[in-house]
Parts: sequence; structure tokens; C-alpha cells
Amino acid sequence: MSGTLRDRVAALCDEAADLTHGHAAASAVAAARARLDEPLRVALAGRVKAGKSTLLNALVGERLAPTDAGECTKIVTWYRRGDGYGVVAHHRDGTHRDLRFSREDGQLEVHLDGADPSSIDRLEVRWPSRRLANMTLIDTPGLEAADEVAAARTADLLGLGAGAPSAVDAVVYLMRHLHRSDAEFLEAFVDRSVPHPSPVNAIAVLSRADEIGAGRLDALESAATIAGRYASDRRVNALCASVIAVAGLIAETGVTLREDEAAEIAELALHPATERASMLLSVDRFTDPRVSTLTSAARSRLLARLGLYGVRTCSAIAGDTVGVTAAELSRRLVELSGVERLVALLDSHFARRSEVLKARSALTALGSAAGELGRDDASRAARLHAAVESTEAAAHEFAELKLWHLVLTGTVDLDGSERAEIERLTGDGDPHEKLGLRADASAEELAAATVAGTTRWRDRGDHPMTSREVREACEVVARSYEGVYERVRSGETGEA
Ligand SMILES: Nc1nc2c(ncn2[C@@H]2O[C@H](COP(=O)(O)OP(=O)(O)OP(=O)(O)O)[C@@H](O)[C@H]2O)c(=O)[nH]1
Ligand SMILES: [Mg+2]
Repeated sequence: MSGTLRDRVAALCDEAADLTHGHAAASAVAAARARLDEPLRVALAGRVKAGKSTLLNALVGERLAPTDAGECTKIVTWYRRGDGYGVVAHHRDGTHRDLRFSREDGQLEVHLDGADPSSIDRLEVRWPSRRLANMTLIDTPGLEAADEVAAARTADLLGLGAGAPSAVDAVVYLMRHLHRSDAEFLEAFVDRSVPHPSPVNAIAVLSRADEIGAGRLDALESAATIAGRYASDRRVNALCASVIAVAGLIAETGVTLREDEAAEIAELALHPATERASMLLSVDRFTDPRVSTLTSAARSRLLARLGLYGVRTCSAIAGDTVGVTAAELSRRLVELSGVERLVALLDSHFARRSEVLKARSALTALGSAAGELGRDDASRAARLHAAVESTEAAAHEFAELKLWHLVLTGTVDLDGSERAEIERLTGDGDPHEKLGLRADASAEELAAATVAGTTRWRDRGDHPMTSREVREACEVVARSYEGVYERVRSGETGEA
């Protein structure tokens, strides 16, 4: 079948629109079609107070999501790229209403103006942020929130209940330790991911990493070691593409640090190191009015912005750097937090696979629409099911996604360079990117690389000791190289 995966799935949506015309399932089909042209939807999920909203702010680079208390933390909130600024409440009854909002100390405050939070299905914040250009980020209330309505909304959004399939394409799952309920959540999310059950659209974050080991100075290193241990555990591998440790609060404050805060940190740094170490042993000591010339109110604010570990680290940096600026502290905090590694993972695992992840969501939605249609019109529903299945079976992109799943779960055992090769080859991109060649590589060079790749992987799969899974995986890789060859031959080289 020709055309891009998006075009083929869009054509399938059009066919589905004809088949469901006049039926209630038509609205789900229209929504699936519209979603194909939207940025990828990525939800931040996890238990209550896992640090979801803080991390979302760090990713957007602004304090948009409410943290700590407040009724808005209990409402699913979508942060979308907009040309201007606006907040809309979408109510359960299908109506929507613009909401007032203000900014206090850089923190966005949405005014519900008396609206009952439980009547709101979701809030939608439109913001002209470059970081939201290729991903819509969705903040969710905790999955085990005491507020059952809020927890149920999250479960609905992620398609964990019995109702509609997931409204998101991928999830960043935050956990402070791998608790049994975290594993159960990931399993439920993975199981619902059709056409191929797969961990390809989930990344786990060991969150609030600075608090690990009671905030010792090597807290982030310990957290990274623990995350690494999880990441190499086969059971965890089957649930998510990767696990990394991130200190969201350090990242959020890093990207939003103000000069007055840097000046306060510099004032703290005037205390000799031993005095600082002693006052920063506990929150109580640090907020004791007598220990510093910096006001207790300022110290409490710094604690809220950085946590004990962050204040310790920042004052140590300021102690070593005369006249430290907010820009320098910001850079160090962001680097320390681990958020840049998360951004890189979001790019390699989600953004570069966004076409196929969105296509997969569309097929899931169409499959569910066919089920709904089937209650009234079995023959049309059967046609829709068949069309969905044949689109899925014909798309090599889904075979690639399955391959990536097999690689991630360790079912197909490959070395690091082979994994990197597959990751590059199966991501979205121009032929030269997929082949790892220079942007100005000639069509001949590109073609030669594809032929070499095809031969290498077919030879690997033909080895007599090779297991069936590896043989199949090698065949998918060889076919991916052939696909790139076709693109190169048809003149699409990616050259400027
Ligand atoms: N020390 C530290 N504190 C953090 C970190 N991330 C969040 N917090 C704090 O933990 C509390 C909860 O953070 P939120 O970002 O609101 O967590 P959440 O998961 O969105 O919480 P709910 O929406 O209420 O479930 C706040 O006081 C944050 O300042 C972190 O990386 N380190
Ligand atoms: Mg929150």
C-alpha cells in the first residue's frame, strides 16, 4: 500500500466515517481522524504527590501546573500549544466555558469561579510554548487519590476502565519506588495498548530523586543507580521502554529561577561551609529564625522551591563561585536534575515515533467504534473490523513497533550497537537519519548502506543457531532497510 502511514490511516478513518454515518459511533471516528493531525498526547501519571505537576512544569519551562494543594490538582488538565493564552473548562455534560486565570510569582492560577470541580471533565490550557509544539502534555490527578472522582477521571483518560480506549498516545509514569500498585498500573496500560501489547509507549521516572537516601549529597547518584537496576530488570522491561531518575523540583526551579532567589542563595553561602552544613541538617533547623541573617520567610520559600537537597547544593555552588548568577545556578540545577535525559528519551522514544504511536491510537479507537457499531449493524461493523485489520497487517511500521517491543523486553537479545541501529532505523526521519549517514550523503551512498544493512540482517537471521524470534526480528530489520531503499530510489534522499 502506498502513501505515509498517516495518510493510510486517514483514508481508513474516512472509510470508517462512511460506515458509521448516522450512528453514535461516528463521533468517535471523527475524533480519531482529528487526533491524527494533532501533536502526540503524553500523560504524566502516577500516585498522589509523585511529583507529576512539578515535572510537567520543568518540561514546559514555566510554572503552569498547580503543585501541592488546590482544587485544580484534582482535575485532568491538558497543556496544548496555542497562538495565545487561554483556559477552557470542558464539562461532563458536553458544554465548555472559558475560565479566568492570573499569574502570581510566575505560577499560573486558574479561577474556577465557583464551578464544581467534579462537574469538569478536563481543563485545557492553551499556551504559546515552543516545548508544546510536538507534544501535548496532560497532567493527571493521582491514580489512588482519596478523591475517587479524580482518580476515576485519570483511569478513564488512560483507558484503564471498561469504557473508551485511552485518550493519550503515551505515558510518563512517575513513581517514588517501584510499588506493587505501580507495576499493576503499568501492566494495565500496556495490556490495553493494541494492536501489539507493548511497553513502547511508556517511560517510567523514579521521581523526587533528591529525596532518596534522606537527601544525602549523593542522592541523585543513588537514585540513578536504582533506576538503572530497575531498567535492567526483565519484568520492568516488559512494562516500560526505560526507567530514569529525575528530581523534578530541582529541574522546575532550575528553569524558572529568579535573580532575587539567586541573591538569597548567595547570602546563605556567606555562612562558612560547616555552619551551613549544620543549619541544613533538617527543615526545622534551617527554618529556625536564629540561624541566619536571611529572613525565615525567605528560607521557607527557598525550601519550597528547592527542597533541602537543592538548598544544600545551591549554597555549596554559590559558596564556590563568587558572584554566582541566576543563569549559572539554573544551568547547574537543570544539569543535576536529570531532566535533560528525560527530554532526550521523550524525543527518541515518543517524538520520533509519533506517527506510528498516533496511528496505533487511531486503529484502537476505530476498533472500539466498530464494536459500538456492531451492537446495531453487524455487517457494517464486520467490514470496519476487516478494514482496520488489513490496514494494520499491511503496515510495516507496526511490525517495527513490535520489533522494538521485542528488543526492549529482551525477548530478542541484541548488543548495544544493534539496539541503537534499530532505534535509529525504526524512528521517524529522513533516509540519512535512519541510516546514520551525513545529511549530504549521496543517493548512491544511501542505497549502498541499505543494501549492506539488508544483507547483514538476513545473514544474521539465517544462522542455524538463531531462534525463531530473532529470525523474525532480523527479517523485520531487513525489510525496514528495503523500505528505506525504496524511498532513496524514488528520489527521497533527505538531501538539502
Ligand atoms: N524534594 C522534592 N520535592 C518534590 C519534587 N517534585 C515534587 N516535589 C514536591 O512534592 C509535592 C507534590 O508535588 P506535585 O508536583 O504537586 O505532585 P503531584 O504528583 O502533581 O501531586 P498530585 O497532583 O496532588 O497527585 C510538592 O510539595 C512538590 O514541591 C522533587 O523532585 N523533589
Ligand atoms: Mg498534580
